[in-house]
Amino acid sequence: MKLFMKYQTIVFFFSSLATILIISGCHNVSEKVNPIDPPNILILMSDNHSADHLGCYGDPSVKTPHIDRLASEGVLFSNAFCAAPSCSPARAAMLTGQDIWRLGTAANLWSGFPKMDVYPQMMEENGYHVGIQGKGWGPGDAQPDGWTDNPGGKRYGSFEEFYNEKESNQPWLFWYSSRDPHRPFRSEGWNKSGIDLESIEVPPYLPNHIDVKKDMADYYHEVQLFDQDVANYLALLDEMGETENTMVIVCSDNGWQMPRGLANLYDFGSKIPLIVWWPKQIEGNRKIDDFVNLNDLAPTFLELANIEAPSEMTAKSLKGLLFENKEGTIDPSRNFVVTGRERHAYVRSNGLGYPGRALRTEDFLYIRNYEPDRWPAGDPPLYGDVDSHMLHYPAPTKLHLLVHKENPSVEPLFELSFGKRPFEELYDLKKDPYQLVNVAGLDGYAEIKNNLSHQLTEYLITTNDPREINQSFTWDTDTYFKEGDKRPKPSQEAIELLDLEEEYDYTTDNSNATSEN
Ligand SMILES: [Ca+2]
Repeated sequence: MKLFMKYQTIVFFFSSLATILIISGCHNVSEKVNPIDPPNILILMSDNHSADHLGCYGDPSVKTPHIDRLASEGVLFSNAFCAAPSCSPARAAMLTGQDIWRLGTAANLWSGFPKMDVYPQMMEENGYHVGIQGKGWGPGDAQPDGWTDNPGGKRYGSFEEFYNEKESNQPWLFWYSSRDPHRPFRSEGWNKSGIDLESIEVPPYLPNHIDVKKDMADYYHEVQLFDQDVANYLALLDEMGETENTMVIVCSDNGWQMPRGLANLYDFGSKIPLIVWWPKQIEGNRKIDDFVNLNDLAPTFLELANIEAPSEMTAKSLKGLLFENKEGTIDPSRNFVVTGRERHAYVRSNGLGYPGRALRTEDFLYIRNYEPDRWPAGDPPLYGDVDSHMLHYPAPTKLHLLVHKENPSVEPLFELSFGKRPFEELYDLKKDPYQLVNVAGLDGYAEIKNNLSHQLTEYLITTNDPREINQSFTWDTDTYFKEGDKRPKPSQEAIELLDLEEEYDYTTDNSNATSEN
């Protein structure tokens, strides 16, 4: 351990020396001249939190003054996405700077994480003090693949504990991942939130009902608790005298845990808030509309730390966007993102996933569902990918949709969230920002659809997606480490309201569910 620390110190000394040489004009050391010392990096991440739900992103109900201040003093990305609408793959993509189909079992929830380059380890090897608090990468089990720590870094109980282990003048990288606003929400959060239920704007893919507004206010309450966490971390940075040389990132891992959100390739599953704040170095009060991805953070951090990114890292550094004093659309090549999903929770017989890929441009969302015969939200009657851990804990919005699905005003919304979907979906975002009307089959969109389909395929082939280059993959059969999920037990409330069984079994073909529609 001591030897390793010494090695780190030596490496850091030489990398610092390299920086000094670069600054003094020795240009042949590296092409990537970096005018600043390796900065500290603090990531403050919420969990299952959609882009729209912050004051600075225009939400009229939630109160997030601390994050709003960072946005006004920093850079707000208006088109930031995660690589997959699911915790583990989104986080694995962030750590590796790669799309999920390049990550083997790490494309799934609750599976493994094959050994590959991740920026925290690379930065640690180059002298950084690295740690996480909270989830980090997960849920899943990386140990069978040879990881001794979480792939995000060693876990600490607090930022102070982490900070006290750092050597003086050692740069650091710390990733705090909050549990908020992940379900289950704290009870009566809507009541504690101080939010006027009447002010809440329910998106049109959910029923405009008081049950939903209370559920949303419970969620907002947890977003507000995260906002307080952000304030507490900023106070700690000040106290430690680290504000000047620390880049702060505020983001989420994926979209909110509502029907059509988490585990869906719609914006509500994959569009996330992303704010970068570093007043000493980065010009603030800027909104950037370029399309960016959480996995772009990996090459960004490596570039700032003067570490060469591995060639497998397909994401693109945000450094140019951050350090040029421009706003709006800056890099015209950043006019799309590609997202994907494999298996989220264990919610279909035999543990099958619901594979898909999506191309999102400013004007369109094109989705390819590889297995349209499967249930997108999980087998009925639990539809377990959505919202409530197979109806095990309270989920008022989902329950409302299920209980009232025969109601003519609810039925179309029920179908949108739980019904089967065709091989291709296309949404015209100028007319339909909430992605309600699939126009993929309309003649007037044939050319656009073909162009987007071609663009998506080209991207997937270029990035070696096994689904598009005729290679084998194991995502439907990879180990799912949480055994209890395979035999879900709905809550008593759900059993009574929906006339459910006490327990379901997804480990065989004999799902109780497949005959229902
Ligand atoms: Ca998450």
